Amino acid sequence: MNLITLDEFIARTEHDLPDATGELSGLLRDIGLASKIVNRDLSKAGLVDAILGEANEINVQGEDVKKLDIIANNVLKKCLQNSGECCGIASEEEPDFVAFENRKNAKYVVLFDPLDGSSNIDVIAPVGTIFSVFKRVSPIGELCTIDDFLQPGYKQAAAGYVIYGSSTMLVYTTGDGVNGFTLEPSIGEFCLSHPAIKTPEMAKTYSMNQGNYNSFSDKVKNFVDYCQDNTDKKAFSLRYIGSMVADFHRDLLKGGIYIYPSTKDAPKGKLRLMYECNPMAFIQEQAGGKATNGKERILDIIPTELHQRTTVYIGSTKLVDMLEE
Ligand code: AHM
Ligand code: MG
Repeated sequence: MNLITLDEFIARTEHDLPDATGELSGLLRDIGLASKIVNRDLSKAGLVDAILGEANEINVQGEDVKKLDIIANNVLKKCLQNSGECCGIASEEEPDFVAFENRKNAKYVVLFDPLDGSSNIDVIAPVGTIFSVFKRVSPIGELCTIDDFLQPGYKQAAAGYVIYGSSTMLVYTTGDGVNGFTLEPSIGEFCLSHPAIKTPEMAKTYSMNQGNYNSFSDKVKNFVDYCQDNTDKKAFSLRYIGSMVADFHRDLLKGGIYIYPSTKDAPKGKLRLMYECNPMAFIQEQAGGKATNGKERILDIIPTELHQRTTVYIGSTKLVDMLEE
C-alpha cells in the first residue's frame, strides 16, 4: 500500500517550490487538523438533542450544549491562532474579522464558513467547511486590518473545502491544480485519493433551488426550461442537496452546474462572496471549470464588505457559457 498523507503531500509540493518558506504549508496542515476535530464532533451530532440535550440549552450534566456551527467556528479559530502562520481570521459566524494579537508577525489571513449547509445536520445529510487564504497586504509586525481580508478572489494563496459525508474529504488548491484527500478513519489521516482533479467540460446535471423559479430572471428561467426540455430525451438531471459543499463536490467530480441566482428573498443572491463563492471559484477554475456572477468572473469581483453576497453560476465550462448566452 502506498499511502500519501496530506502532510507528506504538502511537504513534497513545498519541496518542489524554490521560494516556499513552509508557512502556507503549516497553515494548511492546521486546517487539516481542525477539520479532523470538526469531523469527530459532527459524528456525535445525532446525539445532541436526543441524548445530550438541545443545542443552546444546559444539558443534564449542567454543560452548555453549543450549536455545531459555533463549535466548528471555535475549533478553526483556535487551531489557526495556535498555528503561528495566521495573523487573523474572518468567519461567516463572526460579525467582524478577528486580529490575533499574538500573531502580528504571521503572513496570512484565513476566511472561512465553518459549517456550510448546517441545517442539513438534523437530517444527517452532508455538510462542509470552506476556507480561503490570502497573503496580508498590511505590514508584518502590526495587527492585520480589513484590507487584508477585502482582496479580490484572484489573489487567493490557497482555498479548499472539507466535505463531511459518507466519507470525509479535504480538497484544496494553491493555484497549481486541485487535489483531494480522503480521511482514513483507522489512522486518522487524510490520504491522497483524488490527485489532479479535472472537472468534465460538459455534463447534464444542474443543481439549484428550483422552488424559487418564479422569481428568477428570464435568463435563468430560459436555462432551466432548456434543462427540462425532454425533446429527443435530452432533459438534464436535477440534483440538489441544499448544501453547497456537497452539491459543488458532485459537480466537480462528475460535471454539472451549481446555480444560486437572485431571488425575491435574496435579490443579491444568497451565498457569500468571501466565505463560499471565492474559494469554490478558485478550485473550480483550477480544475478546468468556470465561475461567474452572471456579469463577471467571481474571482475578479472587488469586495466591499466581509459578508457580501453574490449570485453564482459555477461548474462545467460549457454549462456556465450556455447559461450566460
Ligand atoms: P449557510 O451558509 O447558512 O449554511 O447557507 C448556505 C447554504 C448552502 O450550503 C446551500 O447551497 C444553500 O444555502 C441552500 O439554500 P436554499 O435553502 O435557499 O436552497
Ligand atoms: Mg455557508
